Amino acid sequence: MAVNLPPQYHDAEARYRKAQTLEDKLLALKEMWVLLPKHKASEKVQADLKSKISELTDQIEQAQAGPKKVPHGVFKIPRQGAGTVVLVGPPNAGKSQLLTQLTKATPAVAPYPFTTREPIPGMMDYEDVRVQLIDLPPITSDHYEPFITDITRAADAALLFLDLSDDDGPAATQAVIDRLQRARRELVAPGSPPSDDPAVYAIPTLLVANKCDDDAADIRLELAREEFASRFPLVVVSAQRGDGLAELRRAIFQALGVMRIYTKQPGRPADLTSPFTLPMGSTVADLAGKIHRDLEDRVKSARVWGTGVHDGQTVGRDHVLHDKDIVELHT
Ligand SMILES: Nc1nc2c(ncn2[C@@H]2O[C@H](COP(=O)(O)OP(=O)(O)O)[C@@H](O)[C@H]2O)c(=O)[nH]1
Ligand SMILES: [Mg+2]
Repeated sequence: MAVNLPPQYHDAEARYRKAQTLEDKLLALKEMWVLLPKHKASEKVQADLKSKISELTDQIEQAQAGPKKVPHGVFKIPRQGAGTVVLVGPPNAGKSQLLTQLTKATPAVAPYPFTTREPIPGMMDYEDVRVQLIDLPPITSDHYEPFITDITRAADAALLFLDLSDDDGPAATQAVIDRLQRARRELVAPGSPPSDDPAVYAIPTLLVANKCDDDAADIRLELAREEFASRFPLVVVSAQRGDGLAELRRAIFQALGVMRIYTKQPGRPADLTSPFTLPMGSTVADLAGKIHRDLEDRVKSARVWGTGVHDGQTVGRDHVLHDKDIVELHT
């Protein structure tokens, strides 16, 4: 699908390319954002512009904050698996404990706050895919490691923790939401419409109510539901005892908004071991592009086994695929 861009857009783009300062670049990008027609066909351009605007806004802010204690990119963690999920929450809520339950990572778990100082990645298995989880230092209204702003940009989803063993749990969790908001990271329910402000990075979020094994957890859970259930899907777990973890794994995968696609060669059985993962709504052409850049232009049709088709039906390159479809590409 073609995007019809007004001539002023190209002028703004030329200014962006020539801009010498971050501020001028940002100004031009924001003009491009205003001028860009917002519809289905321009979704990729919209997403690209949005991430550039958000990134530049961060860079400018960090430059203004003066020399950094932690050099940029020190904690950059390469993306792996079907998606990246960050663990955010107040101190002592059980983030590190959960990471040890869901992955093979071994962060320190301790009964005192601020045990976790740096991001710690681990891989979680879910059926036939793996999801990258990143444990982070705690966030409070007056404690915030600046690198969290960088690392949350790479996140496809977040787990927001609530401590059911603490009467102040809801307030501590709200403080996390507020502090991230100040860093232009907005925690939203998965599937929410994108935010209008391109400088804000919205992160699909599940609320993880942890320590449901606590004696007074039930009553605190009721209060937590009142406060948060309209804003986020809520998953109740005990990271220590293991309650609710199977459901949490499923919810995490679903929050990523991706589907699994298996490919096959003509006349051969499908490879059902390692699916490609693509955003929901992706087409045959998108799958081809994920396999190889050239293939995206060359693919003409596909045979599909799965949802909404009869077995082996031939479909066009714009056909929208579904989770667990098996696809044979034809050029
Ligand atoms: N009762 C109970 N304690 C937990 C649970 N999960 C973690 N804890 C305890 O809470 C404390 C803080 O856990 P930790 O994972 O270090 O919290 P973090 O600061 O959020 O990473 C430790 O003493 C854990 O043993 C749970 O599900 N139930
Ligand atoms: Mg920790």
